[in-house]
Amino acid sequence: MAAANNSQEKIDLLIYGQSKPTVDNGFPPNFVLHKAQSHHDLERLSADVVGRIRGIAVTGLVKADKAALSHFPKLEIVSSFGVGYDHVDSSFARDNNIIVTNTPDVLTEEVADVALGLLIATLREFLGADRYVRDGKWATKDYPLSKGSLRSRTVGMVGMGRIGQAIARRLEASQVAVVYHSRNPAKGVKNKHYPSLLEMAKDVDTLVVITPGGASTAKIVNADVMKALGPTGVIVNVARGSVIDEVALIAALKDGTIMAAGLDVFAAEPNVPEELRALQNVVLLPHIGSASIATRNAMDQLVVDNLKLWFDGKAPLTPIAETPVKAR
Ligand code: NAP
Ligand code: 8YV
Repeated sequence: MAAANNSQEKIDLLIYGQSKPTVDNGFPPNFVLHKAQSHHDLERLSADVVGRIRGIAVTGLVKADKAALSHFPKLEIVSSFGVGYDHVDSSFARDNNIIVTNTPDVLTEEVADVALGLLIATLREFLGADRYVRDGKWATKDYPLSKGSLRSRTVGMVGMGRIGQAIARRLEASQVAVVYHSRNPAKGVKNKHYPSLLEMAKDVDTLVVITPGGASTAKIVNADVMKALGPTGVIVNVARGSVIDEVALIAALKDGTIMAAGLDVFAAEPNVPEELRALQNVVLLPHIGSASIATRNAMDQLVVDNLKLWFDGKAPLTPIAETPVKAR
């Protein structure tokens, strides 16, 4: 663990990504803050500064990959914003004795709210109905009955961790049957577990995707899974765009292989394919799962607290599993 810091010692930190008031103003005066918004900015830091950086606050989805992290010979800790850390090279960090922290828990319920809202908005066509009212069509004719309904659905959760369980709780409170797929059965969870995503897709009509991104989940929701889900099938993705084969999804939505999708995340966000934007049977959100002021402030504060604790010689609150603090 880092030696207890005497409060006069200067500690150089890099704020990597967008500026955030909670982060920019969150450190005592002995912390010297440097800024880089992008990979390109890293190249412009002086050799002197690069040699002094001991901690990085990653404030958004900028890539903290090997090329970025290997810049900094004295780096001890990367405090990343967000519970997902597929944008941080955790293997490089582990191999180089660098602690990585993320921001779990403080966003769980917020993201679960968005997942349930997105599912209902997709099934009951909230956006089309809203447009109908704004276009002045209601006075002439009632909005058509929605093809979709949450009633009588069986939801297959893809991922049943912190957020998955919070979504499942909401669904069950709404009288919806829930089963799940993950690599291992989740501790204390009584819902039926499917080791095979394809087998689960054959038994359900709805998928809610809430796994991490990265190599192990890349395109696991593929054309075969969509076909197994069938023509009443609905997919909600609040995980990462990489988890779904987006080309296969567009084809499945166009030809009726599945009925509809609600997406908060995309393969190459913020770029969303024109083909997807043209479809009427999708609801598209700009990655807002955790994006309320209160929750984002709590996430920013956790980014700050992890760094302050570390440089105070204490264990950070939320190290990721790959870089446990005990291992140092
Ligand atoms: P978590 O508690 O770690 O849960 C992750 C779940 O995914 C576990 O059930 C895990 O089970 C499963 N999983 C992991 N790898 C898998 C694989 N290869 N195949 C199948 N299942 C796999 O994480 P969380 O806090 O719930 O967050 C989950 C993810 O949600 C984050 O990593 C992030 O990508 C996403 N997220 C998105 C937003 C948003 O704004 N849209 C906000 C927050 C989080 P096993 O390990 O047993 O497989
Ligand atoms: C953030 C997220 O919006 O926590 C996550 O994994 O996806 C979101 O809460 C994302 O990290 C953007 O920076």
